[in-house]
Amino acid sequence: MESLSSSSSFSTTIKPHPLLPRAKNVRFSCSMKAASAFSYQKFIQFALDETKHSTSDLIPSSLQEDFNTLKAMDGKTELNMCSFQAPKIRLLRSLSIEASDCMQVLDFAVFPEAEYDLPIFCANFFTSVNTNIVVLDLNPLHDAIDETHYKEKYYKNLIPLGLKYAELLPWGGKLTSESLKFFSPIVIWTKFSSSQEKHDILLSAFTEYYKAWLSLMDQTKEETDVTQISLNREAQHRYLAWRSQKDPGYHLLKRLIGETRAKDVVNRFLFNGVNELGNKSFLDYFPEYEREDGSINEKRSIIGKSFKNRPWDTRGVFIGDTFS
Ligand code: BLA
Repeated sequence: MESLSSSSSFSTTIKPHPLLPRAKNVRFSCSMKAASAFSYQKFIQFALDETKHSTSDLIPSSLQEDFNTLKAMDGKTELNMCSFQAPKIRLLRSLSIEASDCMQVLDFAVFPEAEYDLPIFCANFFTSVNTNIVVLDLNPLHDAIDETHYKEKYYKNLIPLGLKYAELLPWGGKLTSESLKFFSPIVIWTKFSSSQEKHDILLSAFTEYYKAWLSLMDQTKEETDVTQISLNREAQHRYLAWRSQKDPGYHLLKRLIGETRAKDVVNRFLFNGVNELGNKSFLDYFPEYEREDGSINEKRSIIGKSFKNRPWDTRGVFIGDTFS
């Protein structure tokens, strides 16, 4: 099995991971030099090396066989996927896209096993010639707005980290209101035009957030209460149901690889678990999206876009308007 044999060379920190494209794949034909020399590969490499240091048992996921590289329908753009698992990690997976027109995408996430109520690590970066759209967060598994216990447990000590990067990478403006409940008080939601300085800050934010997540993983204790484990599982399933149905990247994926393959990548790779972790449907979790004929409303938001400014204060207290 290719994925397993390649895991042996994964221990080196200098060599690029064999599952990742090499530097020669970075194209220099874009008009913006800063953006062209920039690549998300070092983000992935950092995360894999760092995870390997934190957990000795990181192994390739069985998904690796089906999801590794995909050529887009334009014959040029490549989609690169890699996935791993570890004792506390149900799935660590990454999708990166480098297109000839300067467009680059990183969708990197780590989902814990249901025995842990750890946040979900989430890095979603979209780069085009004109702009970068960034979400970087330790997405809360449980409510981190009203449930103070969960918020204190995972975010209290991270507020200074969030403040540092909220200043360097300012709030990106109005967004789908429903998304807010999936974000934590330290979420980085930002937009910027490419520059070396901004990309350096983003890499630094990514490394610090990832180290913070790994340290939480390190400290977390296994839950043994079956009720709590099912609550964790359902919360993760609800998150997966949201993202697999409403991910802003879906339309781009559909354009690149066609509807059938895009759905497969979304449901079996990116948000793997949506068909396995629970039986509830998207509409069971989010009934407000139900149309009269019983189908799911295609709109991303029912409430509309809101939160022009960062809706948390410097102590991490939610100060946004209500969700209606
Ligand atoms: C835009 N991506 C966005 C926006 C958000 C996110 C909030 C702004 C638009 C909006 O308000 O909906 C990201 N939303 C998230 C995340 C969560 C959420 C991470 O609810 C988690 C709970 N983005 C990707 C990938 C691609 C991508 C893989 O992650 C492409 C393959 C593209 N994101 C992308 C594009 C936009 C975007 C093109 C701008 C276009 C648009 O707003 O529809």
